Amino acid sequence: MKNLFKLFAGLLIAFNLVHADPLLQEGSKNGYDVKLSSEKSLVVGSNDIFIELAKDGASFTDAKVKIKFYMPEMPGMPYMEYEGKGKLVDGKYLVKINFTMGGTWQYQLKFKTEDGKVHKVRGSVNI
Ligand SMILES: [Cu+2]
Repeated sequence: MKNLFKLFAGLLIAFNLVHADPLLQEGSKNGYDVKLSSEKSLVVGSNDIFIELAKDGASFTDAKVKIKFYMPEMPGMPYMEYEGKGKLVDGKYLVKINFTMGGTWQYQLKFKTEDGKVHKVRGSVNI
């Protein structure tokens, strides 16, 4: 039993090393602060990703937010993409994204503000 526990603890540690930390990326675009985060580390499967916008230090919740994650075509694997729309929950835009495989996913985040402008932010995440 003890050995089994050790093995399990070891696996947990290995798992945590691979799937290091929750998502946290911050940047700014056209005067807006943009933050992407998750409560748990990203996994193959369903993920809750939170997008926060701020302007002049105040939370900005009047935008329409969309994010597209994509992976280029690779040998034996077609191009893949998943898009989600942000749903405002407690001042954050929640997007649910179901990743079908590990690796690097590029993203393009778009948020449209009341003035009709569409702001784009690009980045990538590793799963
Ligand atoms: Cu791939």
